[in-house]
Amino acid sequence: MARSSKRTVFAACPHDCPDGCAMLVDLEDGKATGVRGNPDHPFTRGGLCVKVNKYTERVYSPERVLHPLKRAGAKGEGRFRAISWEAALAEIGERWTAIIEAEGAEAILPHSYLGAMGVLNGMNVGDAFFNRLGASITERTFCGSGAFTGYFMTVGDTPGTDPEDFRHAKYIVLWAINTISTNLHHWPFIAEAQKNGAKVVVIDPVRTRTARKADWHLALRPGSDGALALGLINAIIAEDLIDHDYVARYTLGFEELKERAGEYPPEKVATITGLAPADIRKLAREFATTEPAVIRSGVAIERHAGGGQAVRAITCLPALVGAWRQIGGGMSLAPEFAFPFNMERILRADWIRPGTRVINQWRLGRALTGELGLDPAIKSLVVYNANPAIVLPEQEKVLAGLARDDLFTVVSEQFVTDTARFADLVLPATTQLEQFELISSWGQYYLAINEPAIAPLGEAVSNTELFRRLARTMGFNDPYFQRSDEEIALEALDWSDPKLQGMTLDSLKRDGFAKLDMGARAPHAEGNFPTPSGKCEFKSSLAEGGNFVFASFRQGSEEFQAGEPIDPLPNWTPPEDGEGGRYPLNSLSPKSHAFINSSFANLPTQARHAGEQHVMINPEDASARNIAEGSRVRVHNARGAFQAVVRITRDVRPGVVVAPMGYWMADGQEGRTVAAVNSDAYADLGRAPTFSDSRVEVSPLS
Ligand SMILES: Nc1nc2c(c(=O)[nH]1)N[C@H]1C(S)=C(S)[C@@H](COP(=O)(O)OP(=O)(O)OC[C@H]3O[C@@H](n4cnc5c(=O)[nH]c(N)nc54)[C@H](O)[C@@H]3O)O[C@H]1N2
Ligand SMILES: Nc1nc2c(c(=O)[nH]1)N[C@H]1C(S)=C(S)[C@@H](COP(=O)(O)OP(=O)(O)OC[C@H]3O[C@@H](n4cnc5c(=O)[nH]c(N)nc54)[C@H](O)[C@@H]3O)O[C@H]1N2
Ligand SMILES: [Mo]
Repeated sequence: MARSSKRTVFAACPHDCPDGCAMLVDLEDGKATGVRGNPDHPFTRGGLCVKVNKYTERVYSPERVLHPLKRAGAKGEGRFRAISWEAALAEIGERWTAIIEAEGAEAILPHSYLGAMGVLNGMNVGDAFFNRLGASITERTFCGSGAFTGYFMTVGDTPGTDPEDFRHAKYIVLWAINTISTNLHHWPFIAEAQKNGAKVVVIDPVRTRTARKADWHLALRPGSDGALALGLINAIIAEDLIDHDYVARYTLGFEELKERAGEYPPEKVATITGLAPADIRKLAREFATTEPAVIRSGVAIERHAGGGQAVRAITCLPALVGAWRQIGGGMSLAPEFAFPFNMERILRADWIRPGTRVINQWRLGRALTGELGLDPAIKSLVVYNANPAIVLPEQEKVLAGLARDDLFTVVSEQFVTDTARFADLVLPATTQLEQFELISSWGQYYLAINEPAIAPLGEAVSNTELFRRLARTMGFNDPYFQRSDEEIALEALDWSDPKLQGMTLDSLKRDGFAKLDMGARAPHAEGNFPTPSGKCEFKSSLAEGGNFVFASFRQGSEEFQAGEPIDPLPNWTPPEDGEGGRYPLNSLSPKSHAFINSSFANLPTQARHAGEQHVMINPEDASARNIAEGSRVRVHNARGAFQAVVRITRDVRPGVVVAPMGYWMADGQEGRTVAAVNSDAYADLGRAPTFSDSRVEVSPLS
């Protein structure tokens, strides 16, 4: 009898979450028996989450796609038969060559997001290949682009306050972020501060898990944050609570900001936000006079018509009161700016043919149905790391587009998702335990390594290997497409950057992870903002260039858009009501506690935890509609409808309904999800989405 061999391997969570956890995989006889949080990692601290605790259930799920599949039924039906990789690649090669000859390569459109968020296999893994091919350029601005643009215009690409230093703060504002569900591993640092006397304030229309733990929850109207932030600026200036020295030395445009904020006295802001004037003044006073004071914001604010400028207004606050002076003071919104990526090597924008068209993913439905009038029309769609059927707005249009018989759709996946059901070919993708990876983070400053723990199951391949195979199929002999995973890792980051001092692939293999060397812990105690002026720009000098989109969000270069002028001062735009008042309720579709976007919604443990798709509604709105607790309702507007089970609760304000996102269509009645009621209108900055502006009606199902 062979002795069983046990082993532990360093891994890192691949999912689209700010935590970027370091994991340990336990192996026995070549099989992974479980994953754990690495106890030595100061951010993960040995614990994972309800999504990833049982990651091996995902890896070994009987539902995994393990071989290339070819469609054997109608699109959407989900009937497939297994074929060989050789046959699948041959078909792709033939179809694409024919499309390129007949219509040009722009008739091919890639579509990827963050199903995997590793440095190697993440969002940008296919960009160089599609640039070389000459495909249409895909632009991905539905997560972060608006918030980052607003933040970037104000303080530059600074990672800001180290999330770990929140433990030193005395006043913490969690502004539109549900930390306990979406950034769980940040919570212990906040809880430690709270235990040491810090006040934790949550600004969120919904009484979330995080709001319940706060010392003060301000339940404002959705989309009113810009007005609130300008009201705070107004009150801080009116009560002369600004840090005059900091403002004079390290900020730009104070007089203009003062004038703009003058339009937002607390009484007016109270009518916009639904908060009491006294509470607005109190928040202003406490934030300005408690040291260190810090704000954590995420991407949720950007999802309203005026979201980007709201982030701008919020980002002005720490500089106004000199909060950046202290360790643990300031703001954290974009910790990923810490990581020195080699974007030129990753994107290969030099391969883009001048004039290649750009298609925003948020408009995929219209792009596929022909509503955008694209010439040539899209004839092939290639999806990897993404589930557009569930996460994109205008779901009816997305599905109609995916159902087109003349569209050659290739989907690389771990599971037959609602998107994959429409594929002509489904290609099997590995999970994290089957591949080599480096994990950076958008919530802390550690780089973690993920060594392959087990061999790929079936014929699954990593995304890097997928693109090596596609390059070979299309006859691209460039050495770029022949690099091994470790060679890609060495080129994807700038290892000579001082922040990566002493870090090598070998040291990561030895230790599992390492923290970036960030230098000063109060990085903006003396200004030093990476903006054109070197100051915190209340009045933005970048605004002159017009609205823009970051390079990593675009499958190519960063581009300033002429003809889209933006207000150089923070402002407030009311939430969009594209329905002309016909639909009275504002529907929010936040993240589910147990899923990562639509990932995990198909797995039994997480599906049980989340329960059925539900919608939260205030008792006032429920009784006005004769809706009973636990009953089934239809949430609808002119765009579409989905069904949900009602939860009547004062956790949501009157006028607001909340239906968490991520459920699969197969699980929903009428076969639609929250995406059916969302519009594809852009917000003010960075072409961010506006899905939190959705207006709906909720009706009992007879
Ligand atoms: N469990 C879990 N974790 C996740 C994810 C997941 O799907 N599940 N997804 C990951 C991804 S991709 C992302 S981008 C992050 C997102 O992380 P978060 O931004 O924290 O996620 P959300 O739950 O969408 O939104 C946060 C909160 O914003 C509130 N909100 C909505 N509109 C407004 C508004 O107008 N003003 C204010 N002040 N608050 C508002 C919502 O009620 C919600 O509680 O989470 C990541 N982590
Ligand atoms: N209504 C509403 N819509 C939203 C949001 C919202 O809050 N509300 N949030 C928006 C935001 S912030 C985001 S980030 C997007 C998320 O949008 P997506 O990134 O498209 O998110 P997922 O639904 O998780 O889809 C990722 C898919 O990638 C697959 N995958 C995982 N790992 C791999 C891999 O290694 N290789 C390959 N080929 N595939 C892999 C997973 O199985 C999964 O099906 O949704 C956006 N849409
Ligand atoms: Mo996201």
